[in-house]
Amino acid sequence: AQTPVKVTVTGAAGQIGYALLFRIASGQLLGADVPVTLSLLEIPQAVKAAEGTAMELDDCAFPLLSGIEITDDPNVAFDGANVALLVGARPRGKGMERGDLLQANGGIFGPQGKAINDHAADDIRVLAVGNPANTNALIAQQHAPDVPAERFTAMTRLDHNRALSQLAAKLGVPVTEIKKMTIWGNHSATQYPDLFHAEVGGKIAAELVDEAWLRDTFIPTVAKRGAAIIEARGASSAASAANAAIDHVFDWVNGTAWTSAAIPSDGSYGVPEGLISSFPVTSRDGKWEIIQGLEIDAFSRERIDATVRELEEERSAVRELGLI
Ligand code: NAX
Repeated sequence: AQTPVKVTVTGAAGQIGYALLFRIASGQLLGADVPVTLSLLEIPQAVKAAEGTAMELDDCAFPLLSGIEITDDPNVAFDGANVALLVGARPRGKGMERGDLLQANGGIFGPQGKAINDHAADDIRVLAVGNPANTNALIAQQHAPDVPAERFTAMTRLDHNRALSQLAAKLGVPVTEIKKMTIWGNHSATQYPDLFHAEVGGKIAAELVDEAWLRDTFIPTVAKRGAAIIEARGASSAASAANAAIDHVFDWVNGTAWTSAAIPSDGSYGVPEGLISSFPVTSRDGKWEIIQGLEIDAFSRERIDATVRELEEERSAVRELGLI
């Protein structure tokens, strides 16, 4: 029998964790023929809740789930891990300054990066979901000098999927008709969902909608969708975030045509090298590749530059705080 793939999920007792674990155990993360072992990392106060979730996982009798471990020690959680989903993070509390937020998350993602460096399997792949996702991924990466830098990624797939859905609704087409959607930059309100390369039935999407809708409705609706969900549900996106994490890892491992992922920049499109920024990507042989050679017009340039500037500011801030 095949050796199970070890998948570590941090923040396992949280709401994204609850939406994610059952899908991983059922085979949706890696494939319907790939056995998995789950490793749940939580803070001590939430270990009991994670144990409750593990009881429910047991009760599903998933054929592919070969084991579950639960711990509050990152060194144990990441030991031999092949996939790490970094979901647990410190949310911004009332009156919390950005520096405090970055500091708190540095205290989580730095040690987790080091534990990954010291204990994970050679083929470890890391996806940061917890916010600020791009910068948290960078912090973890900088604490893992022995792991190839490109194994650290952050999630913009939810933004990508939101963009597909908004455009499909506007044009009255199935999402499957839309190709080449791209989210650029940071997973934040500055992100840039790009319709100038997206295609619908072979036509450029930006030419099928009017500019005012693109600028004043589409872009802000996608960028602020997270806040709209909180407003409506009274809680942040959970099942859709879990779904996007599944999409990201499945495609990374199994390959895909054009999608969006935040990966370390190689300097493409004027994004400073090393920033973990969202790009149009494909995946081949287990590696993300940035799609090259796209023409970027002035409208897109301005928006890509703005979101990348925010990522640079976050990187400078965590440098100044000594977190990387
Ligand atoms: P919850 O607050 O429900 O769960 C977070 C869990 O993380 C808690 O159980 C907590 O105990 C745990 N945790 C905290 N510190 C930890 C540590 N050091 N080690 C292990 N576990 C730790 O949040 P949830 O709704 O699940 O969201 C999790 C994160 O995802 C948040 O940072 C959130 O902002 C982020 N999101 C990112 C999205 C994206 O597209 N990249 C979208 C959805 C979501 O907003």
